[in-house]
Amino acid sequence: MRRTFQQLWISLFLLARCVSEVCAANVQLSLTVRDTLGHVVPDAVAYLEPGPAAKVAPGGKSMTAEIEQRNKTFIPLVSVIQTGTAVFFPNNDTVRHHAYSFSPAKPFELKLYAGKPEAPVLFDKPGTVVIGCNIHDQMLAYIHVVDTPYFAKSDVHGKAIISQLPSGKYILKVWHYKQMAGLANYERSVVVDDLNIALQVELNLKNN
Ligand SMILES: [Cu+2]
Repeated sequence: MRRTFQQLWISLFLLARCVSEVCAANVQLSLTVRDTLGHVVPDAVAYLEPGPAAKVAPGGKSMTAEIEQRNKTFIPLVSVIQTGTAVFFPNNDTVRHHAYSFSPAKPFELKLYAGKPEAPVLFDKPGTVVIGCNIHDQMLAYIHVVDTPYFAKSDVHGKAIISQLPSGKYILKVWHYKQMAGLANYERSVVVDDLNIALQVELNLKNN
């Protein structure tokens, strides 16, 4: 009997806390991303920007990320991170690399190095950052920096899932590094209440 009362009080306490702060409902948005030919598209970045009325729950996402260098390749090719994230660039090759970017969102340079650089690179502005290596021209990576904790990247099946969404109005944006220049970026409004949402997204991409 006593135990039941205890459980009741704990439930009430959790409920009150959920209402007074922001209740991160377990609602998820799942996307399937395809190109205009109907092929599934991996490495698409999807993110939800909260509307003016929506509250952003305190982040539970890690504010660090890693892009390693292995076999003269940046891994992963595409990253999506929240503004303010620090990215480590460990070199796991036996040759040295020289990672750099000229992108306005974060110009930087990690001069010729082996192993793990002492400090990560802080990405403090939203935008797309294209990264190359001064020594190996074929090495390429993209970081899409977004001003929201609600983001995901599509997998090999073109699936991207953004979970733990509080209810509210959002703008869904989808970005891909092969997007045709001059075309408007994909965006649409999404209303989150208490049901999971599934959407199909079509992107107009370059073939190569
Ligand atoms: Cu290199």
